[in-house]
Amino acid sequence: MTDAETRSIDKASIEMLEKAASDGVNTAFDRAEEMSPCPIGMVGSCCKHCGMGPCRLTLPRGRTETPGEKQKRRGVCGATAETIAARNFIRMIAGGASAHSDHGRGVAELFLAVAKGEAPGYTLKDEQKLLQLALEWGVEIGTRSNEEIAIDIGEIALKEFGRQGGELLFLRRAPLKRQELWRQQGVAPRGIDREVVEIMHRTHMGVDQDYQNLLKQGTRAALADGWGGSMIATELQDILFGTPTPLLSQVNLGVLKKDEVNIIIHGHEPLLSEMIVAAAEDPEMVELAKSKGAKGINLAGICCTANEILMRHGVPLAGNFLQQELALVTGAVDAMVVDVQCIFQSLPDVAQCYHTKIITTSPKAKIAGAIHIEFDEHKAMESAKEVVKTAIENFPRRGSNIRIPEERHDLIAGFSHETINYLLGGLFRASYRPLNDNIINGRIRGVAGVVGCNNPRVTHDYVHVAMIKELIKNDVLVVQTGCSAMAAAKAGLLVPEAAAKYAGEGLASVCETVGIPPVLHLGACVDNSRILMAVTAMVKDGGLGDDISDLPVAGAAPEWMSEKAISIGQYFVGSGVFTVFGVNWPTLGSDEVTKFLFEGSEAMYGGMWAFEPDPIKAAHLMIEHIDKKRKALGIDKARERILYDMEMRRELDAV
Ligand code: BF8
Ligand code: SF4
Repeated sequence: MTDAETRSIDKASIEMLEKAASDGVNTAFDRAEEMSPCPIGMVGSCCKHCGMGPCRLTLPRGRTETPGEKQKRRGVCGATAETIAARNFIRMIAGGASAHSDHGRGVAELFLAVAKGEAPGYTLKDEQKLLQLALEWGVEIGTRSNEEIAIDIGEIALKEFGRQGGELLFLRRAPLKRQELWRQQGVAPRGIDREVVEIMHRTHMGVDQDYQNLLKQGTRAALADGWGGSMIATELQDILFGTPTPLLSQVNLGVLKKDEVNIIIHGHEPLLSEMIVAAAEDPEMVELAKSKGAKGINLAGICCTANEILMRHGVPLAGNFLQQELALVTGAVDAMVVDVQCIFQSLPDVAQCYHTKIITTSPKAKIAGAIHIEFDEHKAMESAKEVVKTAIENFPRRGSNIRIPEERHDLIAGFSHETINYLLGGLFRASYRPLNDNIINGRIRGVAGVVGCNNPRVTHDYVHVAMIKELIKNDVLVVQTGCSAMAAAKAGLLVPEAAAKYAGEGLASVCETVGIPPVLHLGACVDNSRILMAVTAMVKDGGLGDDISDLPVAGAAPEWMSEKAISIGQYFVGSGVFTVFGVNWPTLGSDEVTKFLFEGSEAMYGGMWAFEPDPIKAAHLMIEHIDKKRKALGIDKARERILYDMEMRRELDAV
């Protein structure tokens, strides 16, 4: 096994890691090896919230401590390991919820500008969803134009961020029992910004020093992300750019083209990238590309921006998070355009070894060494064309050190909550009934959301792919977002044929009947809100209990790295879902906090965390939870029967 083969299971990445080594390019994989994680910070035991510290509360060797030692283990201000771990944990939630929610705010601002006719080039694409949201929010429809309705919706959406009291409007979408539980636990979020600010206040030196109370606020802010900022992002993006429907595309670095101008779009917000898609098709731009000797303009994405334009336009995916530097190593990327989140600062350094131009576009995210072309939503097409032009003009500067891996795979994406509804129930009777029925009759054991990042502390993509294969083998339907979906796509799991190849017999039979893959790609990380809607629809369709926590479902982010992942995990736990994370666990410095998150949460929310870095063991924790819920629902027998039937069928087949 070469060094590169221990770093990734993805052939294209391995090839590029080897090329990077021979080109003398330093990547995140190298840096992770050069710097081991700080053992104090990793377990949440370092506090630098004031100038009396930083204080580091290391656990005594072996992680057992006498009460005397525990007493001594305190920060200068007296803060305990529990307080420090909980404070660090919820500050991660604040970071993650802010990222998703600020994205949502950006979308709401553009939405309002479009409605007011101040953002030429954009239109409101999904009228049905606009009207549905108007009904939901009590906005008058009557004879008003879509734009008039959208102005009201945009204003209401923006107010959700600064709301001071009451409850976020989308909470009403949750099952009634869940809403009651949130109120009773005191975690129903008020305004999105308010919950984040309150985390920053409470975790300031000398404020909230009760770890359970801290974690409660963490849940409240996380719920404001999932049922607030992220859901607003998803809903308004769907109205603006269209609700995704299933489509075929391709994934991996092999989607780059030798003879075309390659532009990679990387980051998270689809506002600019939607326009770049349009600009790249503009005949004037295509002509310009040809005049420079290219056959055309080829767009591909990395990270969640990629998922956004994949879901709506079928733009191929160049790769996931850990492939951002490797894409440049091909030597064939003429420009990489970035907006916000998950962007390595090393990109301009890597680009220096090749000819690639790194273009930042957000006033919120500049990188030294990159070109900045600020995206102005009021002149979006102009900004997009400038970006595309910069890439085209760079094409003739390509050097000779080019190697594009051959690896590329087909995938089906575009499974919004709405399309799952139609696919399963049919156009005239859209419903989750067939899904629920197949869960009740046991063909589908349960549903698992496998989401999240890559992390160079573990073998790239391996943990995702191993976990997903184990789940579908055991008849668990997998729904996905983010970089995890790309890992599965590269492993050939997002095509209908994967059902016969990898899924258990029950799941495979359902997938084959409906014509879907056993692993469904629901979009970017903000689209985890689609999973919240899907599980809510399962509850509302009946037969599987009356709250999300009754469902045979589970969640996981096996290669997580970002604060956004922690926020997502916490809002799933707070919504009643058992959620397993891999890599490392950021509160291990406090047994009490960890125990509370892993066990105590269940009593409060019906959902809880677990930590298991081994993907097969983690998959089985999820399956055990699913089986526990099936038993509680009294549907465990149905599954035994079905398995027995299949056994008999196999025996008959064998005769
Ligand atoms: O929001 S999965 S590495 S790209 S954080 Fe980032 Fe993680 Fe990828 Fe998307 Ni989500
Ligand atoms: Fe140390 Fe307390 Fe200051 Fe944190 S807040 S750095 S624990 S003194």
